[in-house]
Amino acid sequence: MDPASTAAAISFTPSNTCTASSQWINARMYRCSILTPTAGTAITVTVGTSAKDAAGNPLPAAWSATFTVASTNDTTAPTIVSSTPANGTTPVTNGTPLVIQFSKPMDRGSVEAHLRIAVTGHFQWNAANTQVTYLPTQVYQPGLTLQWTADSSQDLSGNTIYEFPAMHELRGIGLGKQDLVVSAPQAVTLGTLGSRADALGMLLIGDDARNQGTDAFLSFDLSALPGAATSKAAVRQAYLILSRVGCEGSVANLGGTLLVEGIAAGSSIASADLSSSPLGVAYQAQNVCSGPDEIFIPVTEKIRADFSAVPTQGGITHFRLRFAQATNGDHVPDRLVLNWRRLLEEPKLRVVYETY
Ligand SMILES: [Ca+2]
Repeated sequence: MDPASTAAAISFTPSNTCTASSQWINARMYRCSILTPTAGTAITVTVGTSAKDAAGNPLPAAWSATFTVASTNDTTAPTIVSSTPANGTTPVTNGTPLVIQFSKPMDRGSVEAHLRIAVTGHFQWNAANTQVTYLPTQVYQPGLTLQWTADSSQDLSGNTIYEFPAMHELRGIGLGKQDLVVSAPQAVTLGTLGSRADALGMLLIGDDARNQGTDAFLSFDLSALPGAATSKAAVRQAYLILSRVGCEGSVANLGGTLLVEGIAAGSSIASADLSSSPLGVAYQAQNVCSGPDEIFIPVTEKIRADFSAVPTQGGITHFRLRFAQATNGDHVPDRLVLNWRRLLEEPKLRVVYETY
């Protein structure tokens, strides 16, 4: 609106006036502070058609409203009862609304004018004017720290919130979703006990004509994840992705279910690690010979655990892939054959993570 013509178009019955402490909150909102009337007085405020918008268009029709002055003198300062996410929350998922609960009904315009949030969004109020929800409408940049304050907001009687310290802080509200594909850096060939990658770039899991069983071992370097050194990243999802060439015989002879286990190992796998007990979360994949060629195995919990240990354990995460039974002794190969092509990142680990 045009400030001058709009302010001049405001009138009261009985007579009153917008005092010097009145102010424009924004281009659409004018706070008119009037001389204190007697309690119980009914006051009608009118905005006449001489009020113009910024382009000079007049108000098409006069507007008026009547209110009654309260009989009590409210001098209690409002406070913030609660806010969610809680102050200091890290990380905050992108798009999470900020909800602030006040101790008493608030002047919506005052709160919206004083709430300083460095992101785009809009406000929603409850009917009692005691709770405001700020709904962000933008996708934030990774790592954004959001600060907000409701300091100097006023209730319906003009009492002011005084906050010290005034700033609330939510870290990582702009979490960015990122994918990382880690190829297995160690194409370990460990004979019949360990991984066996053949000359054609294939990884064999199961038994062979000599009744020798072969497990596969995969190692991935999680220190490539940004934020690994400081742990300022959150793993949302992680998948082990295997590329199947085919199956020989029947892996049902070995139990049928592919077991995906963590093993204790340092920066590289040694023969002593090969038969160690499973460590942490273990996974099972069914139908590895009948489903799609790309085999997705969710391994989120293991990667979360190993990622949190990156700073102290060198960042390597290890998997053992095997069937429950090493061989069924029939001198016929029963095995899952996977691609082992480092240039094509097969197998690979996909980690969806967020930094803050
Ligand atoms: Ca066999």
